[in-house]
Amino acid sequence: MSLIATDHFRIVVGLGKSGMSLVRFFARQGIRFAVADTRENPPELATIREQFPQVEVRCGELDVDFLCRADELYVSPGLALATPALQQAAVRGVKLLGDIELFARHAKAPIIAITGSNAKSTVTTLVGEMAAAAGKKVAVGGNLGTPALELLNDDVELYVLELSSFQLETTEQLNAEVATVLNISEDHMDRYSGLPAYHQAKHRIFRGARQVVVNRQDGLSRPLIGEQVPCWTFGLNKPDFKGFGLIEEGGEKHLAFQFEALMPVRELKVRGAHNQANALAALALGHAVGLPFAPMLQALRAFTGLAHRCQWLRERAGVSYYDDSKATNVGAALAAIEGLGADIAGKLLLVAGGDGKGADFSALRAPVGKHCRAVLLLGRDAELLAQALGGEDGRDGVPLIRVKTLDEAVQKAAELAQDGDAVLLSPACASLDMFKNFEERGRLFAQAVEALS
Ligand code: UMA
Ligand code: ADP
Repeated sequence: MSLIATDHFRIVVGLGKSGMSLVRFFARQGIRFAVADTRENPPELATIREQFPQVEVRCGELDVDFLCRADELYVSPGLALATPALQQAAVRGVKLLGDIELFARHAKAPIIAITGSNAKSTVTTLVGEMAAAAGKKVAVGGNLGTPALELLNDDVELYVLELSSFQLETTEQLNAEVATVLNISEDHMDRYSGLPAYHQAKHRIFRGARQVVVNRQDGLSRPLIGEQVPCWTFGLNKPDFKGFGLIEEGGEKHLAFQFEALMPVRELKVRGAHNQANALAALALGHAVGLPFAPMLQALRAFTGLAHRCQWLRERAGVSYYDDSKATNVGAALAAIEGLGADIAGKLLLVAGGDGKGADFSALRAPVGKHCRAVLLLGRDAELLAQALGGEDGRDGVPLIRVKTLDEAVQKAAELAQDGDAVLLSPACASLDMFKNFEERGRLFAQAVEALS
C-alpha cells in the first residue's frame, strides 16, 4: 500500500465494522489516516494490526490534541457525537463526518435510502430482492449487513441502504435518488434529548433527495421539502393518485397503486398489518426508481420474512411460539402485540424487558391489557416496564411475572398458556444488558422453546 502525502489527514474514530470499512477505503485511496477507539481492545484491532501494521492506532480515552491533528474525524455510529472529546475537537475546527457521507461522495449509481424507527431491515431487504428480480445489479447494506463503503463498485446499478439515525447524524448530503423515513416512534432516547432531536437526525436522509416516499399514516415521516420534489406515498388506507395502499376487490383486500389492485394481501407470506405497510413501502420505493411491477410482486410473494422479526418457531400443545427479538423498542413490540393479538384465537404470553434505552413504556399498557394472559419480565429495566404496565397485577389483572432467564420465561409461559394462545418474545428493549445482540437473544429463546418436552 502506498500512502500519498496530501494536506489531508483523517482519523477514524471507532474500530468496529464501519471503522474497518473506512480503514480499507482510505488505504485504497492513498489517504493519510490514523485510528482511535475508546476501548482498550476494539473488535478489529487484530485485523488492522495484521493487515495495516503501519497505521497508528490509539486505544483508550480519546486524546483531543491527537484528534485535532486531523482535518476530518470519521466517527463510528456507535459513538455519540456529544462525546466531550469529539465536541472539543469540533470546537477547534475539526469536521465530524461518517462513513455514509463518504459513501455518498463516491457512489456513482442511484441510492435508495431507507430509515425509520422500525421496518428498515425488512423494507431494505424487500427492495433489494425486488431489484434483483428485475435484473438489476443491486448492492444492499448499510446499518444492515455489509457496511456501505464496502458496497462501492463501478458495476453496481443501484444501491439500497438501510440507515440509522446515528449514521445520518454524520451525513451532510446523501443525494439519494429516493429517500424515506418509514415511521417514527421513540427509540434510542439514551442518545437523544427527546423525540424532536431523534426526528431531526432521521430527516437528514432527505438532504439532496431527488424523490421521497412518505407514510400517509405517520405525519412525522413527512419531510419539509418543496413541491417540486416528487413525493410517493404509502399507507394501509385507500391509495391516492401518487400512492400505494389497500383496496377491497372481489371481497378481499389487495395491495394497490392509485386505483388499481396489484395483488391480494393473502398472497403475502409475512403476517400482520405492519408487514402489509412494509410491502407497500417497498413497492413505492421500487416504483420511484422505475422497477416494473411484475418482478416486484414476484419478490413480495416469495418473501418469508427475516429471522427474529415475529418469526414463527413451532407449535406445541395448541400453543404457537414466536421470536420477535428484533423488537428493541416500544413501537415494534406494539406492532407485534396488536398484530398477533388480533390474529390468534387465544391470548398472548408476552416475554419482555431488557435495556429500555430510556423509553417511555406506557403505550404498551392498553394493548397488554387487551391481548395478554400474562407478561414474563426480565432484564435490567423489568421494574420500569412493570410500573408502566400498571404495577404488581398489571392492567386488568394481567399477571406480571419476574424471571431471571429466557429458559425460565419459556417454562413459565408454557405452563400458563392455554389452547389457542401464543408465546411471544417481543422485548420492547435492546438486548445488550444480558446478551451479545438481538440475534443471540432470539437464538437462546428458540433453543428454550425447542427444549420444551
Ligand atoms: N464503542 C466504544 N468506543 C468506540 C467505538 C465504539 O465504546 O470508540 C462501542 C459503543 O458502545 C458502540 C459499540 O462499541 O455502540 C459498537 O460500535 P462500533 O464502532 O464497534 O460499531 P460497528 O461494528 O462499526 O457497527 C456499526 C453499527 N453499530 C451501531 O450503530 C451501534 C452497526 O449497526 C452497523 O451494522 C455497522 O456499523 C455497519 O454499518 C448495528 C446496530 O445495532 C446493527 N445499529 C443500531 C440499530 O439498528 O438500532 C443503530
Ligand atoms: P429495523 O431494521 O428498523 O429495526 P426490522 O425490519 O428489523 O426493522 O424490524 C424490527 C422490529 O420492528 C421487528 O420486531 C418487526 O416485527 C417490527 N416491525 C416491522 N415492520 C414494522 C412496522 N411497519 N411498524 C412497526 N413495527 C414493525
